[in-house]
Formats: sequence, C-alpha cells, structure tokens
Amino acid sequence: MNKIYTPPPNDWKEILRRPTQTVEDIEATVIDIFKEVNQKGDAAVAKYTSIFDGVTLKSNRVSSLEIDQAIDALDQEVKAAIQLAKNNIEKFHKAQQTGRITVETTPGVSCWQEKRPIQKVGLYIPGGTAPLFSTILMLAIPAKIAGCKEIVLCTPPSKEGAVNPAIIYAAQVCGVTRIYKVGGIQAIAAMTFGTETIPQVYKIFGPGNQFVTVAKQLATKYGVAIDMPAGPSELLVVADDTADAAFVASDLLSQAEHGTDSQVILVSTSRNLITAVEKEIQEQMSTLSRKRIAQKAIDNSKLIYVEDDATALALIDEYGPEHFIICMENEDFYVNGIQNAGSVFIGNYTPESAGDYASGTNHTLPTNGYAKQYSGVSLDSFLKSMTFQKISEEGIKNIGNAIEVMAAAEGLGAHKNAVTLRLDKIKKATS
Ligand code: HSO
Ligand code: ZN
Repeated sequence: MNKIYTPPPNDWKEILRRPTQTVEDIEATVIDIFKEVNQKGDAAVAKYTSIFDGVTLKSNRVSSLEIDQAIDALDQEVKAAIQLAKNNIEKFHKAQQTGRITVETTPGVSCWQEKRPIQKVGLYIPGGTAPLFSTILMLAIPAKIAGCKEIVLCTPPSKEGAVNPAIIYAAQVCGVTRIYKVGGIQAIAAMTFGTETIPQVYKIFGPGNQFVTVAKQLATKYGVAIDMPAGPSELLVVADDTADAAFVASDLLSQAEHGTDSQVILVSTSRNLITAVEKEIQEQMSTLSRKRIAQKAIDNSKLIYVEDDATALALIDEYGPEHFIICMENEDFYVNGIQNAGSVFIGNYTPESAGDYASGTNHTLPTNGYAKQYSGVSLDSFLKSMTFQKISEEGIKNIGNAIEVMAAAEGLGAHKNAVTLRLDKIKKATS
C-alpha cells in the first residue's frame, strides 16, 4: 500500500505536513450567520436549523419527557459502560483539584491563589456519521467537578427533530443543565450572544466540522473563550519488534476510521514490523464497517523507518501528535524524552481507544501540531485562577517605600500617593 519513508531530517517537515484546510469561503458564511443570530435570536437559529438540518422544531430544547424516553430506550449494556467510564474519568479529573496556594511574601504581606469555576460553559457535540457521546463525558464531567453552574449542550437534531438517546443519557448523567437541538454555526453563535431560549456562555468546548471550527474562532472575537483550535484526529505509533503488529494495525485503523482526513503515522526502527503492520492493516480493513473512510485516511498515512531511537524521538517531537502510542523495548527513553504530544499511550496493552472512552484521561486533545503549545482539556480548562492579597500595617511599611520609588520612576504619581497616604497615617498614629 504505502511507500515506506526513510526521510533525512531536512525532509521531516514535508513528510509530516498535515493536509491544509482553506477557511476563506467558510468565513463569510460564518460572519453572516453570527450577525443574524445576534440580531434575531431564536428566529435566526430556527431558520438555519431548517436550512442545514432540514427540520422545523416546536421547541429547540430537549424536554424532560424526551430525557425520560432516552433513559428508557438506551441499552442497559451501554448505560453500564458509560457508568464505568464515568467513574474513571471522574476519579482522574477529581485528582486534578488543587487547593489554595498561600505565601507570606514579606512579613505582613499575604498573597494567595485560588481557582474558581467558569460559571457558564457551552459544550458542542456534532451529529454526523457517528454521534460521539463519549465527548460529553470528557467535557461535562470536569465541568461538573469544577463547579460550573450552567453547562449547556448544543447538538444538531436529526431530520425527525430527535437527538440520539445516548447523547441525552450521557448529558443527563454527567450533569448537563440544558440540552438544545441546535447544531453548526448557529449553535456557536447562539452560545456566543445568547438568544431568548439559549443562554450566553463564557467558554465553548467541543469538536466540530470546519464550519464549527471557524465559528468557534469567531466567537473568540466576541470575548468568548474556546477550548482549543480543533483539527482532524491524529495518531502516531512508534513500534519495534517487541510490538504486536496486529495491535499496531488496529490502533492505526481506530483513528483512521474517524474521518478521511485523519492522520495516522507509524514510525519504526524495524522494517520487519512495518511490513507486518501493513499486512495486518489490509486484513483488518476488510472487516471494518467504516472501511471506506478508514481506507482513505490510510492512503494518506505514512510509514516511516528510522535507524535509531534518538532520530525517532526527534521526528516525533517535530510532528507533535495528538495521540502517541509507544510500543518499544526502550519505552522509558520515549516516555521521559517526549516533549510534544497531546496524550501518550504506553505498551502493547494500551490502545488509544482506552483513552478515547474509559481509562480516565481526557480525549479532547490538541491536533495539528498544537501539542507544542496547548494542553488537552483537563479540570483546569473549566476553572480560572484568581489571586488575593491582604496587607497589614506592618506589611505596607515593609514594601511601601519600594512601591513609591517604582511608581515615581514610572511617572505615576497617583500610584505613589496611594501608598504615601497610608504610610503617613501609620507614622502619625505611632508618633
Ligand atoms: N479519538 C477521538 C475521540 C473519540 N474516539 C471519541 C471515539 N470516540 C479524539 O481524538
Ligand atoms: Zn477515537
């Protein structure tokens, strides 16, 4: 199938290049829809729901009757699986809670830092070929632990005006406060400005197609924060002869089935392993329900042979994969050395699927090389840090003069005065 690359470092950038996405045509549409939703609220949302989703809804909110029906309809086995995943995700994200950090920087000068929840957050879950209700767990669970008051979920309705029961169930058990049948650009616009029925939020999370991605970027221009710039899913596996070729192939295919634009890369120090994985991919591919999608992604995938571990690691760091699987004898070298990856999976029994669903880590991760500067979603994504300080008379005596001197040097007399008045009062009281 694919050519095996043995690129010299000068060619790494080119070999590892992600497919470029054009956003110009999309941008004009997004700007128009934002403007309309801002001006006309629910009427504009309903108009675009009818255009893009082909349905006119009586109400855009999922009712309590629909919630009850979804809970009844969902398979018991799926419910139990969601419960197991929820427990693990909860455990891992609860452990990320940090207490107050207090320091007396100078006697009488007490400073502390504490985290507080972002009060209103919006989650977006796409419809499409596979409704990924697991993403609700990854977003709503940390939002709930953080203490966010309003957790709004928007997801597109089907042509019949329904929402997948697994989405409703997951939202319900994870503490989503309201579920709306609104998708695409109009959903992001509604959460940005608020409408008669949909509350405005302070931060928007979740994946989506190019339209949603551009819409989230536009939301930031209106002061709404977003989780991270989104892009197609990625997986890079580094493997040697200690790896199981069938396992490696199954992992590559698991990401390939997300979309035709998914990126999967195998880096190996063993030519035998590369050949064995290629064979396995072909065999397993034929059995997949989404083989048409997976095959396209595999066609664009890269198999890269490198001579040694140091070269492999340098190449992987250059790429900065969203997901990074290590199946190497020398695994510690990679675990300790990797600088740029969203989430790391170690050993033959750690498939990426585990992190996608149920091990406990978050699956909302930086793609497109953003692992170089962005973190994946964690509890902190739903919190903000605030600092506090309390200064006593002794404290202001200790640092007051330094403040006066610095303020004067900056030419800010009013700043200096705010200290001088206080120091004078203390002097008077004690003289
Ligand atoms: N691999 C995806 C997450 C996901 N996989 C959801 C299955 N369901 C994130 O990159
Ligand atoms: Zn996945």
